[in-house]
Amino acid sequence: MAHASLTVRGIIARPVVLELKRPIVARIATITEWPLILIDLLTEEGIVGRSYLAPYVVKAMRYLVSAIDDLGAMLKGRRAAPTELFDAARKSLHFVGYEGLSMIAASGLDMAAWDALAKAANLPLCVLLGGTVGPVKSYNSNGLWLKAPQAVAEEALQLRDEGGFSALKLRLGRQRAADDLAALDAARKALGDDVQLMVDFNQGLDLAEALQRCHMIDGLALAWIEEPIVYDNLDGYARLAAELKTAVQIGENFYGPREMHKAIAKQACDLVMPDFMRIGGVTGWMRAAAIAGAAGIPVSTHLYPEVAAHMMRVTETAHWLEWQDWADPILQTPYRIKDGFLQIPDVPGTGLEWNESAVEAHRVRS
Ligand code: SMN
Ligand code: MG
Repeated sequence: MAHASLTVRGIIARPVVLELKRPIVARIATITEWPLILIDLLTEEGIVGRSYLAPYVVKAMRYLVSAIDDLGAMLKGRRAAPTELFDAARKSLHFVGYEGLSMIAASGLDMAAWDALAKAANLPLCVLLGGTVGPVKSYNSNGLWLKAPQAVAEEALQLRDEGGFSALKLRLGRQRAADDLAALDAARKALGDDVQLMVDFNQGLDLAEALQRCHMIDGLALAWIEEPIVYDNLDGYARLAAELKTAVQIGENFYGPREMHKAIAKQACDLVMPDFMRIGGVTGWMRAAAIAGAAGIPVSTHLYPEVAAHMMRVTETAHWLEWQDWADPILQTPYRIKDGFLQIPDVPGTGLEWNESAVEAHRVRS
């Protein structure tokens, strides 16, 4: 054989809970603790592929860790070829359903398998995929949850200055539309005109409210309006996208590339932003990016900035990387931001390695 192959030895999935510096206060939920499942894919050759999943809900880690353990047992002894492992994992859960927790578990496995493969090739993931290591245009999504206007203005300046960002995401969906407008106004006044603003309603409105409230902000030159209504109401999204001048952004809840394909076919959005744990990890991202590229739709990322950075370097219609530093406390070498661009570490794989003493300190035991 012309190349060394990797064989799956097993998978270890460890749940940790981190504290969020800036708690998530969205219309549909408040989250103060950030659950992560750290995945180590062990190979017989000694290479360890790493990834994490961020499933939002602490108790959901129990079901997911069991599913990942089962995938590890099933795949033991198989060649660690990421697309084949991903498809085998999905097939094994087909009758349960392709979406939801099945897809999340398969996505975590997939990202770890790609990390292992890139490490075996001694290449950064983006280089293995045909690209180069370089800066990735990012917006800061670390805060600006539903707070009072003064607090929004102060935090907007902090977030801009955390890494010289030229774009920030502000969350909307306060009970009164006037309070959202006041928050937007406060952020704009503090930042001036040189910083772009994305806004995210986190699915908080019904279609009637969304039509009204999105029209109210349609003249504010926002970079996009994200998820005003529940994620699977594609007919509602098509109506919003047709009516609004501002770009409509969806995608963090696409379960796999085919869901993205459906949304694009229905003209439900102008922009897409798949999430790595729902789109199918690196494999799902590549399949989805090809669909968006063919349709000429700009693609942004959702969470998982460490993997996202590599993928943006090889995505035809790459748009914005969403920067969050929420996994930083357990990373050996957190990624750096410079002048609003994420810097990919020039190391084999994705660059995800655990700070084991921090992992121990945050470990959840069931
Ligand atoms: C979001 C991210 C993480 C937790 C809750 C909400 C949000 C986003 O939808 O797009 O950043
Ligand atoms: Mg969002």
